[in-house]
Amino acid sequence: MENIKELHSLLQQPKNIVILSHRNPDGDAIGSSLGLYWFLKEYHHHIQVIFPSDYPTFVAWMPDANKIMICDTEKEKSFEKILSADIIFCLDFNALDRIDPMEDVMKKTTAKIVMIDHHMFPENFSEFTLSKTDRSSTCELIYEFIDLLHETEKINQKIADCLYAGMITDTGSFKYNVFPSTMRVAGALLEAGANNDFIQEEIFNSLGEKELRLLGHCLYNRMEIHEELETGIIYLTKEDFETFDIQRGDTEGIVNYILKLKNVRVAAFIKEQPTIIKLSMRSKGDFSVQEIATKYFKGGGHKNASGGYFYGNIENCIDRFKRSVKNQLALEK
Ligand SMILES: [Mn+2]
Repeated sequence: MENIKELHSLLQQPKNIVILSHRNPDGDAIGSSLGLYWFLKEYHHHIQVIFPSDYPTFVAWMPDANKIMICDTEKEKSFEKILSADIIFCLDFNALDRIDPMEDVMKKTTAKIVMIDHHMFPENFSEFTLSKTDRSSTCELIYEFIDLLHETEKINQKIADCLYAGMITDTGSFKYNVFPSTMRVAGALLEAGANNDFIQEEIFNSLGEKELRLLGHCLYNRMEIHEELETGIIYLTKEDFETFDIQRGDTEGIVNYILKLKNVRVAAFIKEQPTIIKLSMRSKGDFSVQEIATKYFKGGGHKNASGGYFYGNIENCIDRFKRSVKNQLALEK
């Protein structure tokens, strides 16, 4: 961000600020949004965090999570906030179609737009941009942003807790997406008061009985292993969604269990929804599920973690995924 001085001076006077993140916000989306929110509060700005859709319960402990506006339920108010903002921060996404109905409103706003994000191929819609793919998370970049402003001494425990939480969710507790800077920033956040034990418990040990039994069902009844493709697939049908009363967030993280298998490098979690089939894909090492997501499933993400979707029946979707892995493996050779 070469023009950071300009942004720094804009932030010296109280402004109307909106912080936006993507649909189905994850720990990084909400952690970066509320971390930045608590940082900007130090400057007495008027700040509204807005998400297209609701956030999962394992992040509801974050301070002021209950003040986040959800566009799905407060559409007009969300649009108003965007249109009357002086500055809009776009966090953890870099393509406007990730914010659904707010996309069009964003094109009409006169606000200065700031993008802070760690995904590939950023769109060109921001005046101030901090976009780096060699960072664990947007939370890590929020720390970097505060550091660029020479304001790290303003990081209090609330900010530290939120940013730390996003870092551990995007790295699976520092198992993947870890860079040297990741550990440096994590250390700095602990020094600023981030409560590692509390956050780990809230995020990783807070399942309900229903969710743990659903995980058992996925692993025992719904997992296919294709050794020749070094691939594992878990799928859930519409009927499974009814039987287990699956709600948003209940299947979070299940895909990662497949990668615990030694001889599996590629994993997909495939969910049959009423009108669409959603895939979330993971991989180890150099195998890029991002390529598969963009080429075959109209999606995208990171090399080792991507998402996409498919229209049709679930068998055809599974077939398409297997063929795409086969093609991708052939390209490797
Ligand atoms: Mn992220």
